[in-house]
Amino acid sequence: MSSPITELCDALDTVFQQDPRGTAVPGLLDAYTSAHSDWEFCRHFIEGQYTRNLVRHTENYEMMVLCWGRGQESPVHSHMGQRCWMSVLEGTVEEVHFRRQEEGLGPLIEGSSRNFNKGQTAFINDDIALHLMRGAGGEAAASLHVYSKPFAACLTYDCDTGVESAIPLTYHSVEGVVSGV
Ligand code: 2CO
Ligand code: FE2
Repeated sequence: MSSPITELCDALDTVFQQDPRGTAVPGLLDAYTSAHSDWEFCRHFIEGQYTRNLVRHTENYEMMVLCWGRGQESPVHSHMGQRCWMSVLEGTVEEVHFRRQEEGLGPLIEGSSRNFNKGQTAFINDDIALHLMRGAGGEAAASLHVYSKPFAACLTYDCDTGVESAIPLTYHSVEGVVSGV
């Protein structure tokens, strides 16, 4: 039986086949996150780190639910040249932009911070900024992310030194099934 989240993925399949830039993605995400709750099979909060819960992975995009426990945040990171949309499912998510020093290493320069509420969609790519995300005010939150194309590793940045590291990106669950690691 079809469900809203499956219909969303089917719509994204079509969008990315027809338009690699994904112009229609924000509208689809807003419509889904403001109205539906059948993503809860991906709602996994654990101690110690935010979780990445895969809904669908194709050659063109991956869509996942990220669960931000209290006080949890991503490192400052880039997006491997890919496009990223984020729409809030639960709570409020804060995004903080950063940029590197013009020349060489040094502390990252903090830019704007913005809060997104349920049903609101953000977009980022490497031309816009580096960023971190977390539940606003240290509260728990959940958000739906689409990356096109998919990437399995990203670059993180130390805030004090600007030193870059590559980290693997893993899934806590795939289609609702928690992986055994
Ligand atoms: N990009 C981070 C990740 O894939 C989450 S922040 O939103 O782009 O884990
Ligand atoms: Fe990100």
